[in-house]
Amino acid sequence: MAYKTELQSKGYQVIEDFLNPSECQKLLDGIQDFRDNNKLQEIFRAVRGRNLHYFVIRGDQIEKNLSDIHHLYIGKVKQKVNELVRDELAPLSNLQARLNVNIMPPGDYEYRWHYDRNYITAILYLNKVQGGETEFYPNNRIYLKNKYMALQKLIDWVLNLPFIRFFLSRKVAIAPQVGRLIVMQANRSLHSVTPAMGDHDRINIIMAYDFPSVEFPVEKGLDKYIYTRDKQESTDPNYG
Ligand SMILES: O=C(O)CCC(=O)C(=O)O
Ligand SMILES: [Fe+2]
Repeated sequence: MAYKTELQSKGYQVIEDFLNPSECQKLLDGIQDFRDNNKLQEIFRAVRGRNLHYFVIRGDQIEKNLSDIHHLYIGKVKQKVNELVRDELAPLSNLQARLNVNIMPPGDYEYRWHYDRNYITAILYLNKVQGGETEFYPNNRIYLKNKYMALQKLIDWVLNLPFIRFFLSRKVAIAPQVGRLIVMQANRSLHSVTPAMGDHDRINIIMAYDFPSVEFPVEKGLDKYIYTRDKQESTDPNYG
């Protein structure tokens, strides 16, 4: 790539009103309908600093039951992402992980600090809540592109020591707003979600893109960790 786009140099971009309130409401109605007919699994993994505690609708379930959201993923949002990176990124081949609806009731729910496996993640908020901010350190990682995993872990550990992070990185917090879209270099930007407050669930759509046919070594353990309640051999497979 000859030069960097704004997204690449800044690490993220925020697009307001990507969907209008009635489009968001229609998607929320579909999600409510799905919840009325299916019991969502509550995921809880205790993590130092911030836990992983949320409900999720996986991409395979979305594709079968919530086709509007799937179409957004392979259509309008993909187009926007490719416009911002000036490249031809594609949906991941992993059907569960590439597209999620995250649901966080107010109170004791939050999303752990992590990097995503894939290059670009688009986060579309469907409603406004108090709290529930996506916090991140844009482009804070020295990224080794899925090579040298042990060295990557060491670098991640050092760069994420609180005092190092404090001096080297700038933290951004984006609040949920109806129709707001964040597009982020998510495998290069440490991110997490703070607890929501108030009286309704925080609901957003997480859409993952990368160059076609990229593979992810952490995939198997990571999917078990973030989508199931199964016992885990180790802690977070991304960080061991
Ligand atoms: O819900 C959010 O704002 C971000 C969630 C996230 O980082 C993820 O699902 O990988
Ligand atoms: Fe993420």
